[in-house]
Amino acid sequence: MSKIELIQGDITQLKVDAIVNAANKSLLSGGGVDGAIHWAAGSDLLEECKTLDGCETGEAKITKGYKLPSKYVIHTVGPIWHEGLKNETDLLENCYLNSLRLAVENKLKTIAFPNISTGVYRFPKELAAQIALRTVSNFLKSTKKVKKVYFVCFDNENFNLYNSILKSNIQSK
Ligand code: AR6
Repeated sequence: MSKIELIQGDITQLKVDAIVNAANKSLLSGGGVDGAIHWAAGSDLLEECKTLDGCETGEAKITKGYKLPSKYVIHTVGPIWHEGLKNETDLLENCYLNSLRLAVENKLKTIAFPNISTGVYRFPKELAAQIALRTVSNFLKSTKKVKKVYFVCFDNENFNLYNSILKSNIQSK
């Protein structure tokens, strides 16, 4: 069975070891998926985030999940798209890698990602999907410790893009 699964919906509903948050550098909540996660987790999440001293772009930090069905939240900060001139592709790859490394360090086996940077931060969706799928599948080949990674797409465009990339990868094997 594949270790990667595609889901369309709201990441805050998932009962996994950790959901990943597409946060900003302050880690003090915002809109989009970040706002939804803080709303569903309750104010204790913000209190813990205040102790973390922010997070650099491409890095990741972990908190408890509080009222969420998931045990933990891994907060990562995606790059803001600047026409590809600011190392955005490497930074987005780092978001996925550093989140997965944190999951391994914390012995977490199931992890769910949103489509980091593809909302307010305007990263082109197709390129972001290619980076996300390539980085995660390469990581999963290098370790048996993570058992399942869910990509949770909220909008139809991302869901269709992930679906077609996953299908074409299977066909080319
Ligand atoms: N579940 C899953 N995905 C979601 C949900 C949800 N409940 N809600 C939105 N998305 P964005 P960014 C998708 O803008 O581009 C925040 O204000 C959405 O469709 O949330 O990384 C932070 O504080 C999109 O595909 O994050 C930062 O300031 C994806 O999540 C900034 O936005 C990411 O969109 C980060 O921008």
